[in-house]
Amino acid sequence: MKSLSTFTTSFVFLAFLALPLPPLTTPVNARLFPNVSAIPPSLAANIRSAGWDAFRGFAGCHPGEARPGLSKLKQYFHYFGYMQSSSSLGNFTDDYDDSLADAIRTYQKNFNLNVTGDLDSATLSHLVMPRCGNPDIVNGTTSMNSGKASAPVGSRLHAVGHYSFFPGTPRWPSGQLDLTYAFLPGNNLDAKTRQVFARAFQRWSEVTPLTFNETSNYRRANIRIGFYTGDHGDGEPFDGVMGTLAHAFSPPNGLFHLDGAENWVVGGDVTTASSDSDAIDLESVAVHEIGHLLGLGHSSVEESIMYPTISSRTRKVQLTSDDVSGIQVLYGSNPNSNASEATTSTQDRETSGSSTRVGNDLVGAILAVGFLSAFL
Ligand SMILES: *[C@@H]1O[C@H](CO)[C@@H](O)[C@H](O)[C@H]1NC(C)=O
Ligand SMILES: *[C@@H]1O[C@H](CO)[C@@H](O)[C@H](O)[C@H]1NC(C)=O
Ligand SMILES: *[C@@H]1O[C@H](CO)[C@@H](O)[C@H](O)[C@H]1NC(C)=O
Ligand SMILES: *[C@@H]1O[C@H](CO)[C@@H](O)[C@H](O)[C@H]1NC(C)=O
Ligand SMILES: *[C@@H]1O[C@H](CO)[C@@H](O)[C@H](O)[C@H]1NC(C)=O
Ligand SMILES: CC(=O)N[C@H]1CO[C@H](CO)[C@@H](O)[C@@H]1O
Repeated sequence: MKSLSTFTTSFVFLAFLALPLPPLTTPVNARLFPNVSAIPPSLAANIRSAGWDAFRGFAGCHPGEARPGLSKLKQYFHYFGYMQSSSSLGNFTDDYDDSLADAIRTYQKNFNLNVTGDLDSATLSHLVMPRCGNPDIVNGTTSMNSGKASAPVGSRLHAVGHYSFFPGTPRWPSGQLDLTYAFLPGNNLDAKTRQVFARAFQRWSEVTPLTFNETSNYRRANIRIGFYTGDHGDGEPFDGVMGTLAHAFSPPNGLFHLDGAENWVVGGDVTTASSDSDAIDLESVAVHEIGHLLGLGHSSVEESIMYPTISSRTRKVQLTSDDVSGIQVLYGSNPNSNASEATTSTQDRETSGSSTRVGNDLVGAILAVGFLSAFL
């Protein structure tokens, strides 16, 4: 696989440079709902064209062809670490060239799809799913399936991939295992919402020596959590409803950002949401992003918390053995616990299929990354 250092250098540097910068934009009031019945039906009507749904139109497109909009798909692959850009602005052609086919093959390996290099329907359905904004491949190295020496080359892969880390394996230092977290004051989160994050942190502290305590001192907290919309000053703008949901930086940066434009569900059973509400379970996303804050990258194990995508109306909050093994490589186990209680996942994970999305704002995201890369 080719080196992808142009993109990834900018990403990795960002992770370390973002720390001393104050928030550059005004925080937003996030769209948080106590339960799925509280989501107004009027919101559902607006979201038909959200996310990356336009990519579905590439069904049947084949290598050698030129198709309007393929450049946007290339920007998507660039954003998540699958494609190198010849220019720092990430301007791509609409040609289905070898570099696109390579990116598709790498993506297919990572997501346990048949490795064809074709935009088949299984691949397209996967590409349009809402997902974490952190890239799957950082600095040209991937730790998902495609970067594993043990991964068989060829057709279908069976969960050979497992947990991964950021390049250089950053973690919180051993003298700093009692971490504090704080919420961006302008978000004014209520107690129930703060409890969701507390539960998410607890899932990781149960299996490690780490503890997490909320503090009201936002500036001094180790981990800083905020809802933002669009461009919020870190070079990784959010894209509105669906698409990217949240992102978090590697240790010891501690920044955890959520897209305030999503329909976040704080409590109740998210799986009962109507199929066009695009309800996203807050705790599920929080557990995943905390994994990044502690040093985990993405995993190809579909049941794991660190798998990059999650469908709307899905709850997935239990650490799997893959997540626990990964975090314990970094920190060891919880000295106060006898062990391996927190494992397996499937009963807490119900999927109702993904719905609709388009990549309107993806260009903006790519340009911002390109800009920072040029700037650095
Ligand atoms: C959902 O939340 C609303 C607003 O807080 C509340 O009135 C309603 O009883 C809740 N519904 C369920 C099923 O919990
Ligand atoms: C894309 O990049 C090339 C140089 O690599 C440049 O000549 C061209 O003008 C750029 N196109 C756009 C639309 O920016
Ligand atoms: C992979 O290909 C096989 C045989 O063509 C097919 O049965 C299977 O459903 C495909 N799997 C995926 C994930 O597309
Ligand atoms: C990125 O990779 C290059 C070599 O491929 C390495 O020299 C560099 O230190 C890496 N950067 C980071 C931040 O890991
Ligand atoms: C660990 O196991 C021992 C004996 O099996 C038991 O007495 C103790 O309460 C357990 N500790 C925890 C934290 O579960
Ligand atoms: C440093 C600190 O105050 N740690 C506390 C955080 O909360 C846990 C309980 O969840 C305490 O046991 C720690 O002492």
